[in-house]
Amino acid sequence: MLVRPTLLLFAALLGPRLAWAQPMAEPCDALQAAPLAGGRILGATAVAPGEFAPPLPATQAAAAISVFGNLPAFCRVQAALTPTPDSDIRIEVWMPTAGWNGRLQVVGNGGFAGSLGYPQLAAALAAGYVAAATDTGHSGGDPAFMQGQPERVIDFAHRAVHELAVAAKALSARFYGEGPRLSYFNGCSTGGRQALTAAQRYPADFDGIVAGAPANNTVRMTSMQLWSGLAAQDDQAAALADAQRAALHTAVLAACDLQDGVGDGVLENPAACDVDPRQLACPAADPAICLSEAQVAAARRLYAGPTNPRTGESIFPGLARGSETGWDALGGRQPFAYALGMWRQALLKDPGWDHRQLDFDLMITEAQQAAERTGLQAVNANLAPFFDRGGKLLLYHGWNDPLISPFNSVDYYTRVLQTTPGQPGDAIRLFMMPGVNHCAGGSGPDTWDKMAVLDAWRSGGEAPTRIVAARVKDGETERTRPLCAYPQVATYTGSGSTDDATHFVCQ
Ligand SMILES: [Ca+2]
Repeated sequence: MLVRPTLLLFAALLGPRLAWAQPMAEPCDALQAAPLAGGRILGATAVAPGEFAPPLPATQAAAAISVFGNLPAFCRVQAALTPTPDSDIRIEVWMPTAGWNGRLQVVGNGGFAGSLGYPQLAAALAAGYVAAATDTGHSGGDPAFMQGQPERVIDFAHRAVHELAVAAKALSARFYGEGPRLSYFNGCSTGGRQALTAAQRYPADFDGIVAGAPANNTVRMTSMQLWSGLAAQDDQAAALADAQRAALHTAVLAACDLQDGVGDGVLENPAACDVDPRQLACPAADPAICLSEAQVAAARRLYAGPTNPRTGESIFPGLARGSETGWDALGGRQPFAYALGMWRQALLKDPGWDHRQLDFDLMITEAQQAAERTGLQAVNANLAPFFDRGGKLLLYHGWNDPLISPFNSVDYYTRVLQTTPGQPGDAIRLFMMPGVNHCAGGSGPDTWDKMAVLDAWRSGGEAPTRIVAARVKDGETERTRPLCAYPQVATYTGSGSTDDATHFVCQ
């Protein structure tokens, strides 16, 4: 190992805190030849400030250039991990040359993964973290990678993120002479599933975890996604037009927007709103946007979620009031591609399967067993092994999410409190985001620093109860509003601007 004696001397004199900020035990390019347990280094490059060019399509690269153009100097390590002979897990670990905050941030994936999240890596690096990402063991977002590749299904399900965490800690230790003091995971959607998988299956990998809109209940969630569109796909006359979805949304706001005291187009607590699509049934409503009987039934499906036809048991919750304008994804004329791909490639291994054959009874049970075997289900609510190590879990979910029911996050949070022994309420927090779509976007404030909240909590602070989120448009903050720890809701004090979070309390 190459060692710079003067740096080590300074490190010894100045103490461990500055040692982290003063790399490095080994120069970046020396990592090229370093051994890596369970894999091999493909490249180790010292990147000068602002010089990273992401391997993205040109339009994406242009849109993201400010993210990359302002990056500090870092050591970029690319590697391939092979926990099995069939595995080929690509990873990148970015280590800041100066100013490391002593922490690791592993960033999650979306959809079927198959690529590295360069914008997320850049954001983590810019905040002072060692940043790490993986493609989860295959290239491209087509679930056909699963055909005849059981080990790669497991890599995608849970193994790749674990192997990445292990490798990123080892590379940090080699580069800085000391591993991360704290390691975090940050993901939404598929990244939310990865987050909960880590908490449940690998409780020692991370000290803190951010899980957004988790796609963790894979079988039941995807069955709901397919079920939501069956009416419209069986009978095209049952499909709602954009204007009808907009009219239903308007009816929901008319009935429920003021329940929270503020007429702002956002429902702070959609669970308290029970508008029935029948309100818009023909011929009573405006004939230009009224709903036929078949359309009323189709709309009710989206709110209700599927039930077992034999037992009547709810299989998965439906979407919340307020989400109507996003219903084309699940309630449109094509089955939701992610759900169809999951059933065809992972659960049934039948690429030609017709989703109309889903029976919502025995098939759900059998698919859950298959998904438990590969690790695609992440529903274990006993998080004692993670919490007992001091682990913190920060959950968030947009109430207007049109892809994954926000009630799933409420259910999981509630089950963790009921299932985990001890005082789990000190180690888990759920923040519902009113008016926010899948992970971000929508009419509600969606912008807040998740990692800053998690780090302050894990580093010894109180569990968060109130987070100020911003709604940002064209780079300008147009509104701030508190997000409240579930089940509390932001409540207007009755005076002052409703665009200013200081005029709201959580209660
Ligand atoms: Ca409101």
